[in-house]
Amino acid sequence: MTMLVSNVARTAKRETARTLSALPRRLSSTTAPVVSADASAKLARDGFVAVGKVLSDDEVQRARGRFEDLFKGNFDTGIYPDEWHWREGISKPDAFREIVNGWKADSQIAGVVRSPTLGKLATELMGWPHGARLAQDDVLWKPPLAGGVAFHQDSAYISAQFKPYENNSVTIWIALDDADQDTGVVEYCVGSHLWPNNKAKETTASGSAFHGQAHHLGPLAQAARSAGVSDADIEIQRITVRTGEAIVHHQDVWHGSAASVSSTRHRRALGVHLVRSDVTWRDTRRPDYIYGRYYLPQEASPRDEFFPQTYTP
Ligand SMILES: O=C(O)CCC(=O)C(=O)O
Repeated sequence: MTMLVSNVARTAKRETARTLSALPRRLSSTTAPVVSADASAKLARDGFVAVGKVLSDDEVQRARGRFEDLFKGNFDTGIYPDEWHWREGISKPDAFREIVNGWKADSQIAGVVRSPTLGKLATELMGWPHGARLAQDDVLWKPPLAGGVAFHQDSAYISAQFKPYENNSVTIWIALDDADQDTGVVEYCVGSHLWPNNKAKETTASGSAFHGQAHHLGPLAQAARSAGVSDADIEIQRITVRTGEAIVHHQDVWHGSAASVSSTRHRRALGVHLVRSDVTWRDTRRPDYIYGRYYLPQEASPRDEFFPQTYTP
């Protein structure tokens, strides 16, 4: 009986891996941004850089059109995402909504986040020698008057799972609606990725804040104190990001977003978190949270089915 159950589980896992491998990788080549030396330098200096339009209007519409269904649990691949925050009829209508690894559940989202164009963008900005793979995605929906996202570093969730740690990941944050001060655009603490004592290597993913902080800047104040940075040296920037445009940010930069003050406008976005494709699993302790689910002790590298390589130079 036990053997039968484990054979069935193995077959189901193989089937999931096959379905995920067959999902689309598509993005119109007309929207590929050009990476200049200035853009790489700005990312290295400030921890973020606006890169202009990455999705055509048609691609935006198709991705945005999947949000309602996704948050209702209608998954066209038949596979559940790795995290699903917000349920219709149960959650507060104005709560911030997030799905992690929506690409596994939805082929439209897969087509965007598995795109070679985005992989190339990250690879060129960071100078990664072997290209990029998808670490995870974030389907982000801030409805009118919804709360914000607490300041955090993406490295706590992503970079810290792998080695080498330094400069191994970036996020491409893509606006699917115009995002500005009113709707709580993503905001950055300039240069905070370079603060001393600021590495998320030893943080656990579950110990890092994202949802549910009363004040979204709270964790930033704490981080600044431990880095010895005075209030006068904290600079926060909020850049308006138009529909289809993106900002790329560094793994260690402190960022978050304020509550929406608009009573009418939605702020939908996609976070595409890419990691250099030649990372291996950390060997200090088992990868945690989402990553731990896909970790196989006998394999040093993350599996392509679950962390697809999206661009090889
Ligand atoms: O969309 C937001 O408000 C925050 C997104 C974020 O933290 C991220 O994409 O890393």
